[in-house]
Amino acid sequence: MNFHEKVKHLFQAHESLLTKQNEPMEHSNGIYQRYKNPILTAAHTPLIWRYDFDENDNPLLLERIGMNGTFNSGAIKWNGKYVLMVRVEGDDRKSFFAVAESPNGIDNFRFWDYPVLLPDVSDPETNVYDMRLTRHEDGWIYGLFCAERKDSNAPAGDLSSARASCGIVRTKDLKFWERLPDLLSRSQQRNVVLHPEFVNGKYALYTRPQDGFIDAGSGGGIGWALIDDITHAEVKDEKIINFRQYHTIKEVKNGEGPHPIQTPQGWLHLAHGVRACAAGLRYVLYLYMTDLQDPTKVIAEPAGHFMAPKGAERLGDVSNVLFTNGWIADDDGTVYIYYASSDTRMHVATSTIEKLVDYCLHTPADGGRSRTSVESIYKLINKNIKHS
Ligand code: M1P
Repeated sequence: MNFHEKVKHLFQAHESLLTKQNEPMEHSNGIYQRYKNPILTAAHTPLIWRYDFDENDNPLLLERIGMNGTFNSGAIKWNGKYVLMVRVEGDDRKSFFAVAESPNGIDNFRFWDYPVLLPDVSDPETNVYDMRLTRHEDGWIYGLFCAERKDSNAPAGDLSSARASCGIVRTKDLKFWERLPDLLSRSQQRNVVLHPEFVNGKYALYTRPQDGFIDAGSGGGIGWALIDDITHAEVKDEKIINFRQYHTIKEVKNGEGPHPIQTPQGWLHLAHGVRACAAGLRYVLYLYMTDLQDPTKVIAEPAGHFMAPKGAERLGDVSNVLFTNGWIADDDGTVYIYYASSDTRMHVATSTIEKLVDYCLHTPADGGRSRTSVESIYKLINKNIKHS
């Protein structure tokens, strides 16, 4: 094959990957529907990001810039399209953001030509990831993300210690991004999410205070903080609204996913929970609901995980991880849940607001003991036996 034939072949193979139809998996628990194919992988990233197509400069047609993964994506419905703000990780371990859009939310996702070139703040970070998008009632679309810097207090030779803080950008068109100062907070922060409405006239954040870069430490779970001025955001008072708990799926850590969806029965939240086991950390997704008038008051929380890594999802760069920071609720009540598996690739699962609320309100809560779990099963059996 000559150079031009090789180029043609590359683009044909890429196009057939991008346009591959997705299909629902056969089995569903009734609550949500998984799909057979990941919706975005490293191979979906544009060829023009990776190859130099000038034959003089790249006669061997080698990939010049490698992409390692596409995961943890924010989501928003934009101009009738299902738009993801994808965390793309290059082979160089640096993550960056890039927009990909789909006409139907389940396949045909295509990246825009250029990834996002974030404006800098005075203390430039090393790495950025996991952007949550919020269309706020103030008229802006905000992107809150983790900005990671090397820990300047780390002892000599320690090249791993880092600090996590919350970066903030906003836009009106998903193209021009205004960078605001990072969130000021006493503790390190990751998984910070902007609530879509003002609360008591203030911006409201879901936070995740953590003592270390990895360890939540004394950080008790998902927090809540009201912010006076989003252009100089500072966490002054923070209270935990969704606690980590012993012997649950969120014993070690938890974190808000995307911003909650407003439903007639309450705010519907999607989050991740982490526990430790011999294989390392296990990340799963869970749901909870809070009161419409008081979003800090939990009104329902089913026991255990809503989704956990399954089959091929279990394996990747950081195995045994499901993570989410994006979902889209359509006007007809369909919910597109965008989740990543094992810090490697993106997937979609579909459900409806009606089903997710029903799941939250009617799944037994965690009683905290094996015995209480069996009691829940007994209750169900007795009900079924009576009725059959
Ligand atoms: O590797 C799993 C996840 O770890 C972190 O999540 P958390 O802050 O809850 O520990 C993040 O780095 C996330 O990006 C990653 O997917």
